Amino acid sequence: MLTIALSKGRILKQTLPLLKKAGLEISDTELNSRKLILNTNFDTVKVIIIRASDVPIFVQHGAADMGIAGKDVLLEHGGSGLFELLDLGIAKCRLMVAASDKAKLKQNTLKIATKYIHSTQCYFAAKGTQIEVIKLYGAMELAPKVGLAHCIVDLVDTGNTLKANGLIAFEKIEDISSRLVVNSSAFKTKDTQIKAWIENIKKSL
Ligand code: PRT
Ligand code: MG
Repeated sequence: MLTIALSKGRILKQTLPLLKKAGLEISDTELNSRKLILNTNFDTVKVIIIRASDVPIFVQHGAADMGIAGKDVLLEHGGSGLFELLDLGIAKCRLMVAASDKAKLKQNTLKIATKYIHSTQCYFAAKGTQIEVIKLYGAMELAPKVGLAHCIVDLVDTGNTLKANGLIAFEKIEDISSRLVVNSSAFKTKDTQIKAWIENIKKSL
């Protein structure tokens, strides 16, 4: 049996067509059911649909053999216990530093609102910039407006969200897309099955 963990939300919308092209289908009845473990058109493959940030945790601990998650989430997780094997090229965006104007980024201690603590710390440590990170779970764009932070680190796609909130993206930390990850033990014990699916998915990209 192979269990695949999928990120719900925007990644899922782009994942399902990709898996379908690779030959793996989940019926609407399954998708619309309240079940947490879903059947697929293969008796040997089950799917779980969970929060994006939980995907690497399920895969790391072997609760899922494979998973699909954003690079942003994988960077925060750190990658222990799993291999990142494929860039699926879906749910693309950029992890950026944004502020109302460039001068705001010149502080002795730069206050940054973000949910991407690890990526933020790595990026500014490499630049030698002293920072204070304020962990938020959403609505990062609000923080500079209300004086909670000098700038934010967040995902940017079209840039419309930043624009609507009077913010400009000044620095790119990372290009983001969704990746296929595999539990490191499963990669050995279920290698035939896993490699076959990786090949199918690769061909459908
Ligand atoms: O919402 P919830 O907290 O439950 O979970 P989630 O936010 O993790 O899920 P979801 O469905 O929002 O998907 C998040 C994943 O999608 C991320 O981990 C990325 O890998 C990927 N992704 C791709 C994005 C974006 N593009 C994106 N634009 N995730 C979020 N955004 C947000 C961004 O945070 C900002 O608020 O969209 C807004 C910016 O978009 P533009 O187009 O206005 O620039
Ligand atoms: Mg979201």
